[in-house]
Amino acid sequence: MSEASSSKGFGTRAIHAGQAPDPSTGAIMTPIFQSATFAQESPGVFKEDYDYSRASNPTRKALEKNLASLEGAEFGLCFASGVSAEAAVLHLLKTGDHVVLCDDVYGGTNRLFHRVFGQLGIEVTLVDMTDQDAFEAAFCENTKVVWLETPTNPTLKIIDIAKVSEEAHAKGAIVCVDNTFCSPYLQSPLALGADIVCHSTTKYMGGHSDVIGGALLMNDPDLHERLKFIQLSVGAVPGILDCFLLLRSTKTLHVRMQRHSENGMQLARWLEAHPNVERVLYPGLESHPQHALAREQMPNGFGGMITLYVKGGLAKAKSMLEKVQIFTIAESLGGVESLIEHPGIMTHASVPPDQREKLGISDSLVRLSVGIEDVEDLMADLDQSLS
Ligand code: P1T
Repeated sequence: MSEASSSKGFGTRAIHAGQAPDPSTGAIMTPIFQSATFAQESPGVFKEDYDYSRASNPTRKALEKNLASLEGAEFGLCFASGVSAEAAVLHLLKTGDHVVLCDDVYGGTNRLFHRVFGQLGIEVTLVDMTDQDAFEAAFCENTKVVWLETPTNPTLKIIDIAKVSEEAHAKGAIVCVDNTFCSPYLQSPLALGADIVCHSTTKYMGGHSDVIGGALLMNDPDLHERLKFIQLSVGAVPGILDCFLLLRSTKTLHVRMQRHSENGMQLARWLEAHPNVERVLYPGLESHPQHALAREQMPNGFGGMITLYVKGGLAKAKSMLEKVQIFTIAESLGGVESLIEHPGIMTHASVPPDQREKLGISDSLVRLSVGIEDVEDLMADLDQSLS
């Protein structure tokens, strides 16, 4: 069962899509085809498209089909990391092309766009995509790609994917949505009009903080051909064991996302009432500026990412991070275990200070990746760390 058009439910596709029992042995789990190359019967005559694992590998192909099915895509391509998946899209561009980038993105994404591809003559305009007028004004004659995250990292703004896609298409640009914070269980950008979905599979897709990976999912055969050529030519492909681990992880994606969302909602409400917390940003809270849009765009839940401003500035934020016992201070997100980090010092340190200030990435900003532990224990941990 691998077709994107499959009428089966999300959980069934998560467990089965792309993964029929192995025809040679009946093995239920897709084997780890840990082979760099494949025997040919005669020069140029080989099985399916398996001539060399950078080009194609059966374990990777199963994962690509699985992820495509979950995103409602015809095609999937896997990469060695989230940023290498992003770079593959930017390799579609040539010198002088222009990208409209949402202003609040992962620090490494900002760095890749500006300091790697910027150096190659790709022009980038950062814009707040929740501001319709500013978004429209950001387009140039040479705009080829619109790139966004929603919810954004780390301030969790919600961007209207359907509206942005309509506007971008009218101006001849394609839209790529980084769906890492939601996973396909919570949000379906392709169904809303986006052309490409990007994932850091390191996060919710992997779910266990043991793999670095990335993926691109799309419906357009031409885009797929061009991106597959880049995948083959640049060669930032994932290791085969990592593909196996990801296949195992996506089988529980729907169950994990339900629990992340339940825990996230409960913790966000509780934090909002906490005397030592200035403000909580969580798309599921009525106080979130784009809450109504979030309800439409994320129909299955609001996920496990919470951002908060603590009272007492940097000293208080640091002491909170140092005191946690169940949460762990670490970069990354989306694993079953809860993590806490300080974006200004950690994940977004590479964003220039003036941009950080404009975005509200201040000294008192703390980001939580809420795991799937017992929520009462998480609450007690945050309570003692904030006191
Ligand atoms: O780390 P990597 O797999 O290369 O993924 C990069 C990436 C892409 N997109 C989003 C939305 C991300 O959050 C990330 C990585 N983010 C972190 C490591 C972090 O702690 O925010």
